[in-house]
Amino acid sequence: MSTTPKSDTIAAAEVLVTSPGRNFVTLKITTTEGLVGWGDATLNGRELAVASYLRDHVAPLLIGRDPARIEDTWQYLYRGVYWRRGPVTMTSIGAVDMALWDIKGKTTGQPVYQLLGGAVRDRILTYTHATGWDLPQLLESVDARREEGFRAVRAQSGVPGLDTVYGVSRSGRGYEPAGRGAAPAEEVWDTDAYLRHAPKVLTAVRDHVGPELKLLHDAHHRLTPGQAARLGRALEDVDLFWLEDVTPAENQQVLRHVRQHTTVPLAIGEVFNTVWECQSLITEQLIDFVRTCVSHAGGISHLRRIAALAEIWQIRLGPHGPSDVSPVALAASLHVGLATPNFAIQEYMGYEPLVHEVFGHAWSYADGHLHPGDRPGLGVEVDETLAARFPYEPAYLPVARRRDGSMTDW
Ligand code: CS2
Ligand code: MG
Repeated sequence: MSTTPKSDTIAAAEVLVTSPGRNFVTLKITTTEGLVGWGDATLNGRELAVASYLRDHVAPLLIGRDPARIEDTWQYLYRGVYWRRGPVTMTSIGAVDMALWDIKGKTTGQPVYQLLGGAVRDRILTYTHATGWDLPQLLESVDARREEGFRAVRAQSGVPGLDTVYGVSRSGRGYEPAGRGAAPAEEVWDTDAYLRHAPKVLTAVRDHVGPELKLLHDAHHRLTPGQAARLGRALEDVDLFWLEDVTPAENQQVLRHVRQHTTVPLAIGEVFNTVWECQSLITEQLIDFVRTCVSHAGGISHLRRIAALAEIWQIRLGPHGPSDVSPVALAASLHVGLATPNFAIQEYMGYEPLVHEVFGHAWSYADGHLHPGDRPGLGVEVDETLAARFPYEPAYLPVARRRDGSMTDW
């Protein structure tokens, strides 16, 4: 039975596009009782497509619906569209789902994690990024993260002979993959150079930090199955917590080959949008961690489904949490994390101070861990006046070419 007063219906669904240093798309659902729910609809480099999908095709359908019917609304938007799945659709559904959970929390006076069954842990382990163009810079960055209390760190370094490398800023400033401008930046990529260098760097990082620190590394979809198997083998002694996105995400059966050659834990899924893309990776146990994100994979309701399937196969969640996942989605992910047994770790790349001001939040970081806080709902409040001061600015993720000029995966 619904806990929302019968009279309460969705009165408005508005889309905010703001760029406090980087672009974010946010959905605001308001009910006739005056409750407000927030959802993150940011899809890096394709922001306006989701904004239009929500404004033009979803918002009109929400008006007059019962906000308490979260699952029914999810099914309606998913099954009712015929052209289902895909990042734009699933990010839109995810934003609606988050906003409705936020409203249900405010209606009942409970933080969302309580509505999901309550806490199964006291706090959520998190990892952040360390980045250095060369080894001394990387070690310095790893040490700085450890001083901030992190017990899990992703290490990415430059590669000799390349000018740009995913995850690394040459200037030594924070890394932000999306570049402002009307077209994507073009990078030159050489997998052989990376494969010669990465094992040496990661071995040196492990030697520097000792056995305790959890070390992670992201290959960002760039290897063939054979290369991935070789890299996995070369990294066995580094004792990685996970090696991420070794091969392009569409190519799932190739992971059988990788698995036959290495026991390095594999994490995949930040670009997946539904449980169906995770299905064979989970049921064939081709991965150890699912990386699906609450905003890009249909919201809290759907992330819980993915977690439930993964749990049966002893596979754990380690959701995506880069700068393009807004503090609203991070809040949603943390509510799931606190209430979900097989949630292992949350990525937390962090935000510029202005982003924390626009998206005020109850979640907090302390001592290598995150907690969603105990405010009703998701515990986020968007400062709309401040947000309006930073209109959308065109920005794209880079594209990559091999040395011969042909396109490859970024
Ligand atoms: C990533 C992201 O955090 C990660 O693991 O792979 O940096 C990713 O490149 C961006 O989210 C793309 O929008
Ligand atoms: Mg990644």
